[in-house]
Amino acid sequence: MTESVILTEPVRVVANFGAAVAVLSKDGVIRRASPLSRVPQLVAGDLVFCEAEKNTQQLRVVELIERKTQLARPDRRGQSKPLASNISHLAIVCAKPPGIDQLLIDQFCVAADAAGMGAIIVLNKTDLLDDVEVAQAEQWLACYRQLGYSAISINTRSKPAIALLLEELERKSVALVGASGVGKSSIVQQILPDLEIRTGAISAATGFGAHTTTVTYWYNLPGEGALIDSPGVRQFTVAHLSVADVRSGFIEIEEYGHNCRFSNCIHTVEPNCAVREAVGQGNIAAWRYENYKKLLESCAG
Ligand SMILES: Nc1nc2c(ncn2[C@@H]2O[C@H](COP(=O)(O)OP(=O)(O)O)[C@@H](O)[C@H]2O)c(=O)[nH]1
Ligand SMILES: [Mg+2]
Ligand SMILES: [Zn+2]
Repeated sequence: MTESVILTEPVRVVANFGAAVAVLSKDGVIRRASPLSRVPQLVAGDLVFCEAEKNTQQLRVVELIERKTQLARPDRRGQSKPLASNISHLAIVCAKPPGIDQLLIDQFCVAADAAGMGAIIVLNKTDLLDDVEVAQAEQWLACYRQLGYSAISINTRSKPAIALLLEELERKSVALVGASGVGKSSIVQQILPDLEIRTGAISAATGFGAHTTTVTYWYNLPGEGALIDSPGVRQFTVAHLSVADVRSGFIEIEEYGHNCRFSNCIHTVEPNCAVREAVGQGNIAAWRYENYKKLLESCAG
């Protein structure tokens, strides 16, 4: 019989390599750990309890602590497959070029809400906007702030802007999402200048090669924040939203919806609809309501 000792402190899964995972303890040590077969498929972000074999000090994951949130994606067979866990916020990045896709942004806001996460709107590449565009963008970001979202404008070549972003990420665990070309990789480079050193340390500690293009990594940030990064997460799409998700994911529509005549009002054609009234009176932004209707259509049926 091999003797083992249970470690009392939970450790963080910072990368999953299939057969084994890399875990990070509070004191900053990265180690390889093999999950027992009764432990569900682990993903970056998971908090787990491990036991160490007395002689070899090899770690085994014995228990997964319940995930607060989970980001999932359908696999080739259409089964929902977790990509990362315990993410507190989606940072929705947008920029021009390629162009600010307001519908996609609202779709991500709904997806974040449906997954129990907050959302941060990050307008990047402000250096490419003229004064009029900056003023328009600020108005639009103010709309999100009024709804309770954080919204910041940055450009990845500005040190103060990156400092502002890092401040925003304090005590949050964040995944960057958004269209291709908006600057997600550039942001990662700026907030994790030591990225290669970090993945190298994970490789050295676990014996797994650096798979930055396929593996999801959890990176601790200063101020108790974390960044969850992987191509899979960056390409996370929101095609799977339900009507219920859309109805509750537009914060202001949900709020006004309590006053509709019908409790199952979907705020499109029903009489005595408090939402349509609020749109008419300018209390709900018309563009948000248009996006709401478009998203409802795309998930109907
Ligand atoms: N002018 C400007 N260009 C940027 C900025 N951030 C990123 N880019 C450029 O935008 C392009 C796409 O960026 P990338 O990080 O690859 O976007 P991703 O597809 O979202 O990962 C690259 O050519 C970057 O150099 C910015 O703040 N200002
Ligand atoms: Mg990229
Ligand atoms: Zn209504």
